[in-house]
Amino acid sequence: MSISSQIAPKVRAAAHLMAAAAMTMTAIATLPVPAALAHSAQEAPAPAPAREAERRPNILFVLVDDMGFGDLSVMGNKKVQTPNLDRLAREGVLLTKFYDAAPICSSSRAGFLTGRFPADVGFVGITAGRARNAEIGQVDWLDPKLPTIARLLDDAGYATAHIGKWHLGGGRDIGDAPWPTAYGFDRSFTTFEGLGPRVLVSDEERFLAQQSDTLGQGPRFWEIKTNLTGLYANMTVDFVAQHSDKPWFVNLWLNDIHDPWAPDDETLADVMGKGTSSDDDRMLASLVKMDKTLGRLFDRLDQMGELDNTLILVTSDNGPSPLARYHERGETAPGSTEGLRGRKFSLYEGGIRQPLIMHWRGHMKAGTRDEQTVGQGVDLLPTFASIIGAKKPAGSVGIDLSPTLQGQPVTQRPDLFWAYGKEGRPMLGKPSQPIDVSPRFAVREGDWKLLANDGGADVELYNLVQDPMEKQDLAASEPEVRGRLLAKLKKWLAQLPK
Ligand SMILES: [Ca+2]
Repeated sequence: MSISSQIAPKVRAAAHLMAAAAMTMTAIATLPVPAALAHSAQEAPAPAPAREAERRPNILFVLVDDMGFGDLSVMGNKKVQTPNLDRLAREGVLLTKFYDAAPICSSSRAGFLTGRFPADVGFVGITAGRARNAEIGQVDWLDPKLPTIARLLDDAGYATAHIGKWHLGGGRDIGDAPWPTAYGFDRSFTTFEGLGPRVLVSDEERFLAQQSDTLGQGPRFWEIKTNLTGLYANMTVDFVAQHSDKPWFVNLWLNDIHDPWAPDDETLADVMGKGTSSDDDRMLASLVKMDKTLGRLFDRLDQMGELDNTLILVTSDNGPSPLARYHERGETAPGSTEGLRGRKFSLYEGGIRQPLIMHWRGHMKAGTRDEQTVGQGVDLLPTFASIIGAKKPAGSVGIDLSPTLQGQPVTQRPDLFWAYGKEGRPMLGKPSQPIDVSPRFAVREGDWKLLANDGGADVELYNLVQDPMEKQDLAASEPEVRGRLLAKLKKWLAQLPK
């Protein structure tokens, strides 16, 4: 039995829940299942209606959780192959100097969604429990009044859905956070780090799922982790099938590459021994399975006629897991930065640098590998605004990356700033290996990156073109650059919310 047929009933149930999200719980019991949800994964979908040639593109944003810079085989992975994402990258446009807005889940996601540096909107770490958030100076949830990519597209007439991990508020002991639908999504379906209709993971991180269950706030059911990405992919197909009469936006945020990994036995058996440890095998199997599932999703959307005008973007929210236990046995930690220094929780390149794959059939210079453009998570909002011909919302600090689709690198941009924590507040979790532990604030100006701690302490300076691995600290030998960048960083830190 295929995985998709195993979980098809769950998809229908989940899509039913998502469709019912705007209605009251009492209405759900009597809600008829929409006809569009009734087709199974095996049945051919109805053909999409004819469209005007110049219609604005559909947008599918696939955000992987904790995938490293070098984990896709197109980025250097020699242990396993990721042929579906590789093909997307090789046929499309691949930016290799793309950054996350933060080295950790919640803050990175706030950057993607709002087009603003996360610390400017109160995100300096992850949304955890209320007491921890107060201690580190992290807001409990994203302000729903902020502009977001979802609101931008919703206002432009798109059908919008958030499917998958959220982590922008609504988990642990915080049961009063807005649902993702408060941010411009017509529909949402998430998991234990978010509220509203959601799936609770039954075999991993069960404590967080149980906490989420007690919060109420939306219909929910339990599922094992290995089935989540297939579930989300099939829900994406269902959502698209229901909205083929207008442009759609699906924010598909996966969580299978975030540890603990939970591949199915069949995929694990195929991969066994290719990793350097049992944990590595499990991570690689999860990666292979995710790639296969996404390949099926892209094929299915193609069969539905949806890929002729769809911009697909794929990237990851931060570097690979840095937990100590992966190093304790002298093993190589699962997840590759392809030699970049730093992992998750680090502002060195390995914590924040990612490939960005973009694919828009008929609207791109196919086969472009762009090693020049320095992009960042905050650029998605202005890029989407440019593509749909909308005005860039006020306050966005990002730039329009759409010229890169035509093979034109974007070589000028405003300075980039990162914060991992807040001045005067406790330090956050660190990578386990001392070489990966960075100062907690950073600025990039042109080829230069300066890092510092509170009050401008512990300054480090790197020329990223000459030294992409950040091995040679030039803070002492380049006093002029050091002074200029440190002043910029201090000025930015001083204007952050108190
Ligand atoms: Ca993450």
